[in-house]
Amino acid sequence: MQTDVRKKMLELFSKHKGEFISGQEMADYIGCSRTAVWKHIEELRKEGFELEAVRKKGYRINKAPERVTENEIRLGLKTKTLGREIYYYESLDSTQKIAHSLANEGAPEGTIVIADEQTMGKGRMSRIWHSPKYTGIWMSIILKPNIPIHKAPQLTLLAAVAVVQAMEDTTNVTPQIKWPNDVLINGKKVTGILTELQAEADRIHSVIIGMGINVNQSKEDFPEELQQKATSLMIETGEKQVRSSFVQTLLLKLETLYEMYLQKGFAPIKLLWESYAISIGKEITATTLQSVIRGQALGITDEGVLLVKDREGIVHSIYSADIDIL
Ligand code: BT5
Repeated sequence: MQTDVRKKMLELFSKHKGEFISGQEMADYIGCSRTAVWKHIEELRKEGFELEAVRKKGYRINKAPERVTENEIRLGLKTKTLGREIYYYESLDSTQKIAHSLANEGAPEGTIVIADEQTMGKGRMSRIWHSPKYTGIWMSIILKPNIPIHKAPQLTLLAAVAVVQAMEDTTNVTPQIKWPNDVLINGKKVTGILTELQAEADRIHSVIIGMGINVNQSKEDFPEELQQKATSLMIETGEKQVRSSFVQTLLLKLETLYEMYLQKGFAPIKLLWESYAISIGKEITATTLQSVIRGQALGITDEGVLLVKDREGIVHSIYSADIDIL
């Protein structure tokens, strides 16, 4: 309901580009009270619109927030396959969901789905990924590698390396990777990666890599329970990033690594991954669906599986878990 009002408001502003529109005119157009107009103007400000208010004249948009539309990403994109089809949404429940249906309908490798906001962003195991409007990169990428199913988790590690490289290229921060899917800066999560498969028997049909990258959030943009454990590039660097340029850099890094992976296998990716890994050699707990294992993280195998040695000296192979570094 609220967004309908917002939509109409923006529609009116677009019709009268650069002009002032009075509160009354807006209220008449939308069919609401002037108080409601004022409330929605404040909401637009929170979303990043720069609005000028002048007595007796009304409101004018001076600057709209920067977006991650197809045009913005395409202009200057240097990749060959990644991003050859781009589906952009201003707001949707989850880019993973759309990417799954596109993959089902035969979308080609390199198709990406990206949104300025997700209302039901997905983490692993039905967790919620907080994806507020115009602040981050909420993107799913469809890949179709010819690899056996058990190797698919390697792509999560590959994606994490691409994110770190893109951050190193565009900022002066040094991110680290916590197995398997978290990118951290100063111990706080700046990116989460969710890899999902469409497969039959032992054949992969599509791999859908979902990436949630916190870019321009300030601390208050995170819900309270995340404020101590989440961060964004802006919080860490003090500077806003143009998200579409970050997407371009990221897609290029990802494509280069992916080509290397298809030609040479996981070994070179593993080396890169290890150079960024935070948990290796440390005492950790790995919470899996079945149990909690405490021990020393020894490293990852050639398949990307985490090895943890417990106090009795038994080495456990961990395929999926949440890791806490002690
Ligand atoms: C992940 O899950 O880290 C994978 C997140 C993948 C999100 C992307 S966005 C584009 C694509 N479309 C989707 O619908 N999803 C993907 P997990 O390891 O389960 O971590 C989830 C946990 O991270 C939550 O339970 C919170 O504690 C925390 N969290 C939620 N939102 C966060 C955020 N924006 N930044 C940092 N931490 C967050």
